[in-house]
Amino acid sequence: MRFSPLRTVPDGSGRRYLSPMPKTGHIAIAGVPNAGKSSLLNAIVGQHLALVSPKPQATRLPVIGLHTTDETQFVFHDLPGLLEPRYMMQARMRQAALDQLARCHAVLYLHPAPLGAAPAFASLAGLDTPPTVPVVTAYTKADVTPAEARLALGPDALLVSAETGEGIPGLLSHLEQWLPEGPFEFDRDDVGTQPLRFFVVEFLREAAFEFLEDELPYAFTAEVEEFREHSSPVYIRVTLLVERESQKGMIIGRGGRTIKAIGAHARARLEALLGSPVYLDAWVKVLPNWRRNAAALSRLGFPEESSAT
Ligand SMILES: Nc1nc2c(ncn2[C@@H]2O[C@H](COP(=O)(O)OP(=O)(O)O)[C@@H](O)[C@H]2O)c(=O)[nH]1
Ligand SMILES: [Mg+2]
Repeated sequence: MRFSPLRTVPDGSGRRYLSPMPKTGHIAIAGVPNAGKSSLLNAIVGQHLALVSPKPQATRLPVIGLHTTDETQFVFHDLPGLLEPRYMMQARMRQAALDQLARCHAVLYLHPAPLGAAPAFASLAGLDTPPTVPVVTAYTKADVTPAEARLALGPDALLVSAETGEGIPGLLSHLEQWLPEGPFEFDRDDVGTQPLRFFVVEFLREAAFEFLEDELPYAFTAEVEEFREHSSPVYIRVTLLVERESQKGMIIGRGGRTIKAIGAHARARLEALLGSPVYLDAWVKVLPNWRRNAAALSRLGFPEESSAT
């Protein structure tokens, strides 16, 4: 469903008046690893879309989340690779994130409140000049921020918590001022724009970060082989990919314990997103050194440059 820019709306009195033009805008979410970018996107959208992990560099591909009110559509981009440590990323991935940022109407710059005042966005992002789009700084993890640390940020600081929802309505109205007038780009009921297959892989990767140790979650990815959306339960067959034969056993775990836990985690997330039961059929395969294999990376939808960890 799309809105025409100018609509007449019944006002209950029998007369009609011209409603204000809706606003639609794109907001890039940026911040250091672990700032809580993905968590805040999920809290705003009201659905678990972006994978959340205490381990850094978990987000590999941008996730888009929508929040639509009566008159405004916010399109949030959780952009990985923007303010991440340089050794983890290569120039092109960062460039892709910067290009996307420049196309947005505002940057939501998140910084963990317990760490104190945020460094200037431009310096953290390694930019010579500040971005041309407005930067809105907000402090995350308000729920675990002691009162003194809050005070130190000053009375005007925007404090939010993905955990409790504190500060989110205020943040949204703050961001709204930067969004241009224009028709909605997406259906007002949509929470995301990416295909379900994308989220299948994201949720499996989130599970990998939860259930696998050390470097293994970084060597892990998944590929959707079959997706029967209209069967009941929804049938999804996936291949879990690792880089070496020795990693296969670790994914499966003793008596299949680990692969079951990974599958159950992803299935629960998918069921919440789809609102219907899911049957997830998972198999493990070795795709030797896939993170360094250009053909494999393209097939898996990664920019080549994201392969370094
Ligand atoms: N207590 C608390 N923890 C949070 C909050 N937001 C994120 N976290 C935690 O911080 C870690 C990193 O979050 P994530 O959203 O993945 O950060 P990202 O790397 O910036 O995307 C996870 O363990 C989250 O559970 C919050 O508002 N409150
Ligand atoms: Mg993230």
